[in-house]
Amino acid sequence: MSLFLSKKENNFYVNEGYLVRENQFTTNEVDSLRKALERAVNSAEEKADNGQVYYLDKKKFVDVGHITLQYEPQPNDNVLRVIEPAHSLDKELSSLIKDKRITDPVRSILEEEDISLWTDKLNLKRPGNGSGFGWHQDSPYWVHDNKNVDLLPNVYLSLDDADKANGCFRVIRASHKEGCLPGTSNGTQLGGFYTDPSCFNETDAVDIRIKAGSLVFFNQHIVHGSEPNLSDQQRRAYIITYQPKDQPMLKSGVINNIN
Ligand SMILES: O=C(O)CCC(=O)C(=O)O
Repeated sequence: MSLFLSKKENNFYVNEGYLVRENQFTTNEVDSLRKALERAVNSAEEKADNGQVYYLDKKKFVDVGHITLQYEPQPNDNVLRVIEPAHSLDKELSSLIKDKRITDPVRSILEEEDISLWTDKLNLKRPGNGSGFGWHQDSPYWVHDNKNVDLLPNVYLSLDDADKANGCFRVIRASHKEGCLPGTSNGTQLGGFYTDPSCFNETDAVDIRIKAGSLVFFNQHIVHGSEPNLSDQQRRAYIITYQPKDQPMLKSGVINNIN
């Protein structure tokens, strides 16, 4: 069975800036991936003791080599929120980035048979205290490090059922068409990375309510974010970003071609 995008799927992605493929991984696979994610978290926590700690807008970050750990805001700043990149922390995650259910649609999007990894991250969003992600685009983070910022499609793998209660992923449909938009200028250190709200219409927001094991392909320019997780359920996700072959990864500069 071909895993490439159909013409209809491709048109949807081009017009809307995202595409959902539901239930791509079985319950057993999701269970196993959750264990891999938690192993990666434990490993990151152990390494953090030797990392370099810094604060941006009072939010704690720790750099361990090329891996950046982001923590929840105080008073939960002992709880990990994001690990980027995460694939080197667990063998199952490094295999996952080559899974054809993820990479064949990316080949369709890039119209390239040969692709490489740009970056990947675990977004943990724990029950009760998992903070939200303000509306932003990924491309402004990357534009200074990658000369092909139009060629960096993302894949979001949902590791838990997600809906409004646990802060499901959200996109502003079709907002990718303008390329990099201006950030907010509120004087904070991170403010510039959030998209100026006058540049998009929040009424175009789509809540992506999906089952664990589903995939969301989304354009690097689409405005996206999510609400906090105030529920008693996990909302974990793995986001992987690709590029054409032979290009260096973000941060490490190592080339990681996907065969
Ligand atoms: O995990 C989410 O809900 C949003 C993630 C996100 O916006 C990001 O990692 O850039």
